[in-house]
Amino acid sequence: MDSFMAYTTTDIRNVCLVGPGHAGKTQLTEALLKAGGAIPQCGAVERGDTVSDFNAREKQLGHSLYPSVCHFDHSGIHVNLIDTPGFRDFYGRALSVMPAVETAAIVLNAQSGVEEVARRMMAAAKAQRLCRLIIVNKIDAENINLASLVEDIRQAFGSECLPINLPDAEGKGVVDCFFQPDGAETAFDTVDAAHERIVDQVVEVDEELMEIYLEQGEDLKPEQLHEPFEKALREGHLVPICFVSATTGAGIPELLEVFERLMPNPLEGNPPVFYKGEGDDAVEVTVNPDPDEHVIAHVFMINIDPFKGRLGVFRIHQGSIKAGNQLFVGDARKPIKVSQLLKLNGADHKKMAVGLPGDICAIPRVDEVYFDAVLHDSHDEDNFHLKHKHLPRPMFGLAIRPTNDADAQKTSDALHAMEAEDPSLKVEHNTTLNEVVLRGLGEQHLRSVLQEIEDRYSLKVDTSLPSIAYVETITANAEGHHRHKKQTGGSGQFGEVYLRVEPLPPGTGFEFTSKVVGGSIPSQFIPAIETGVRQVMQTGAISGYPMQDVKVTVYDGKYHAVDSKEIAFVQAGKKAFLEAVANAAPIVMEPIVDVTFTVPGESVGGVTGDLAGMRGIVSGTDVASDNQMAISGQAPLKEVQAYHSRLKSLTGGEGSFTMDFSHYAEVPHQMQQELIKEHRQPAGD
Ligand SMILES: Nc1nc2c(ncn2[C@@H]2O[C@H](COP(=O)(O)OP(=O)(O)OP(=O)(O)O)[C@@H](O)[C@H]2O)c(=O)[nH]1
Ligand SMILES: [Mg+2]
Repeated sequence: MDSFMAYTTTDIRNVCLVGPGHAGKTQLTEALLKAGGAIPQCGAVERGDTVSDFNAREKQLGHSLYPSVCHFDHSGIHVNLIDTPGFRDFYGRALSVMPAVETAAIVLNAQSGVEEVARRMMAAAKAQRLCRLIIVNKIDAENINLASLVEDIRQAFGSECLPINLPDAEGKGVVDCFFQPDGAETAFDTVDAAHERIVDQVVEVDEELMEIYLEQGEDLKPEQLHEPFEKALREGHLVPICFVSATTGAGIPELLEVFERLMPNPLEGNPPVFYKGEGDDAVEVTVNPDPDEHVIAHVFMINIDPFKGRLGVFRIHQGSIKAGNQLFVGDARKPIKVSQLLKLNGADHKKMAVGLPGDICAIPRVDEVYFDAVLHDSHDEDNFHLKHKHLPRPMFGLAIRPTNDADAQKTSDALHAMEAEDPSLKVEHNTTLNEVVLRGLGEQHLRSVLQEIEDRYSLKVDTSLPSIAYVETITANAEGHHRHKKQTGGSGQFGEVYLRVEPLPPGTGFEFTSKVVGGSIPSQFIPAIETGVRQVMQTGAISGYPMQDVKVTVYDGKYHAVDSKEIAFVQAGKKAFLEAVANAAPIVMEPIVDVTFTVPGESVGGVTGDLAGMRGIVSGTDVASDNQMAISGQAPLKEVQAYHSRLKSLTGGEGSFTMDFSHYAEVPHQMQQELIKEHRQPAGD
């Protein structure tokens, strides 16, 4: 255990590495860990021996699947580095770590330029008011054009993106353009020009300094520029660009110097916004990174190991946490004990004594901790939440069934463990359809989760597209009647019911009233009639799907003093209702979703054409970002949920869509007939 605190809050730099798959984030993590002395030599993604890709499947696939937290110390700073997966289906996992850091470093692959995931991450980091840094990796690679890449970056993300160093003329290292510009030769551009552009950009946020600069025309020292530099970063007025090669190590010392001297410490970044209370009553509260105040920490990551239990990884925003302390999780009354406080380096856990504000640590074996929970040590901070982070809503679904029926419980537990770890996953139980549906961001996402379940729990599951939750309703008023009469030996069963049905407005549900007068049916039997009607509402009258938006009025009937029993009226109610529905022009309806496709400009025609073919309508197209168009419209869920792979091939993997429930609409006649037929056949009618 660390016996003394080697760093304070102002020494901490929290940085997440985000950006497209294959950009080199994991390799860059290695290079930084080595430079910081945390590892003796770099592992390689190809060999499967990197610190951050420690999961067995990551090693096998050679790319990251989960965010991974590492740390190192370097010339007085303590860097918490979070490596994230870059493949587009995992972008929810990458976004989920952003609340833990001041700086989002968007890593670009010099060979592939500005990719879609980079745009998404830049936008998300900006929306969350993180300071941003662009790292161009693989500057050692062949056939790259860094000068034009810089132009592309500025085109895509704005003229506030400016190189703070430049590759040297030999391609072996990089040349600093900010701290001590010495006019060394660069591969493109010049040190002086780059220096001037940065200083010009920085002084724009500080009028006084701007005057000194303009009047005196003198060079400003990096120290004089520190405050305005931080301000420019916070305001998004400056996004520095750094060049590195994670494999040759070029640019790594310069990047570390940027971390050390320019990237915000926890006191300098934009403070996270917390809320106290729910909904409209929620009030914004600011947290104060003071070690002596109450503890406020935010859980941004959960790891579940079948043997070692649940690990909660969190960022301390206020106060200090000591091993042995008690903490409340969210609004729970009962505290948990921090048996151990850990620092992580991938799979490696090191005990620590005290966690200071701004630091990132973890506690092991705590079942109570969940993603997005706020940990605190006083009930004053009950009901605290971090402001909503715009995580993507999982929309791609697969129905899951254990291959072996005996594994039902185990499968359910495994799915819930996966859901707890991944905020972009959702497990739904559809009781009417007796189906468990796993929803995620895309097919690859769900396949990877199922693979993980197989690896971790030795469980196999079968999948299918989820059933559609159709509903039935009626479209006309009608009446129904049934007389239930049965004579078995001595006593019999008797009940007779007359009822009326009327359609209700969409979404109203179900109404049941009795207008029986003169005691033709005694009041104690009315609930039995309602039971019979509700049974049909649940199981449906024509297609086997539940009914909705129906009003039922019982208005007459008969009973028998001896033979009338509840069961008789349940039966009579059921049959009378079925007869009424048959006369009330029943229909089957399906869910319609609002859908927004984000696709490259050249795919707009293809997608709008497909949407029409899917019984959908286009309501508008809009520019989403450079070269990305957003197409909004409506279509039946049944069609949209099967569209994933088609969209992928149509857009070369660049297209995506989100969907939201809109309303129910009548299923086309032919399809209704099929649903009704399917329902009847198994019954052998
Ligand atoms: N030439 C060259 N190759 C590199 C460099 N950095 C990484 N690579 C290679 O690029 C590939 C991808 O590197 P990773 O570090 O796994 O990329 P990543 O960004 O973590 O990818 P995801 O985990 O999928 O998001 C690997 O084959 C690396 O060896 C570099 O600086 N130069
Ligand atoms: Mg990786």
